[in-house]
Amino acid sequence: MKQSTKLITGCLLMAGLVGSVWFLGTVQAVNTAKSSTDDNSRPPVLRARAILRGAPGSGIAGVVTFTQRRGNSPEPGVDVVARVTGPTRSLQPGRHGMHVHEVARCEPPAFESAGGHFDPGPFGNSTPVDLNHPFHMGDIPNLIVSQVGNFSVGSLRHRTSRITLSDGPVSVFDEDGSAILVHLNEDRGEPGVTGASGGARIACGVIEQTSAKDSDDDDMDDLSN
Ligand SMILES: [Cu+2]
Repeated sequence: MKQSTKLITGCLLMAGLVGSVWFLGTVQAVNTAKSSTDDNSRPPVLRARAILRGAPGSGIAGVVTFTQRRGNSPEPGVDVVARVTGPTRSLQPGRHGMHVHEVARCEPPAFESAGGHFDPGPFGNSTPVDLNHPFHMGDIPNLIVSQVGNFSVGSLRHRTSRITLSDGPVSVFDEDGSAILVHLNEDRGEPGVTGASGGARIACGVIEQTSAKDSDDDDMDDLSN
C-alpha cells in the first residue's frame, strides 16, 4: 500500500471513530430527554391496604399492602406484601392459604361474609370454591408463618398480574369490593379438591384504596423491607 493511501485510510478510520462517539453521545442525550419526559407522564402509583383481624380472642392481626405501578419489572402487576402476627396457638407455624375474596365484608368469627375467591368474568367460578382453584384471579401463594418464642410471624411477598387496583375487569374495587383472608391450613393448590384451599378462615381484612402517588421514586420499597 502506498504511503498516501495509508494516510487517507487512517484519516477515514479516525473520522469514523469520532463520528461514532458523537452519534452515541447524541443517542444518549435523546434517551435521557425521553426518559425524563416519560417520568413526567407516568400515571400515579396506586396503593391499597387491608387491616387483617382474626376472630375475637385469637390475637391475630396484620397488614397487607397492595401497590400497582406502571412498568414494574420484570412483569407488571400488583405487589402484595403481607405481615401477620399472633400467638402460636392461633396462628400455627407453617403455610396458610391466603386469597383475595369477592366481597369487602369481614364478619367474625367465620368470615363467611367475604364470599368465595375473587374471580370475576365469564369463566369465574367462586362458588363452590374448588372448581376453578387455583386459577381464580384472587389466588395467591401461601402465607409463610415462623415461630418466634410463643409468637408467630407470617409474611408474604408476591407480585400478581391477576388483579388490578385500577378500573377494569379484574379490579378488586368492583361493586362490592374485595377482602383478603388467611386460612387455618395450607392451600395445596390442587385443582378441584374439596378443602384443599386452606379450610377455615382465621383472619380477614377489607381492601381499601389508600393513596395515589405522583412519582414512583420508591419503586421497590414494598419489596425490600
Ligand atoms: Cu381464601
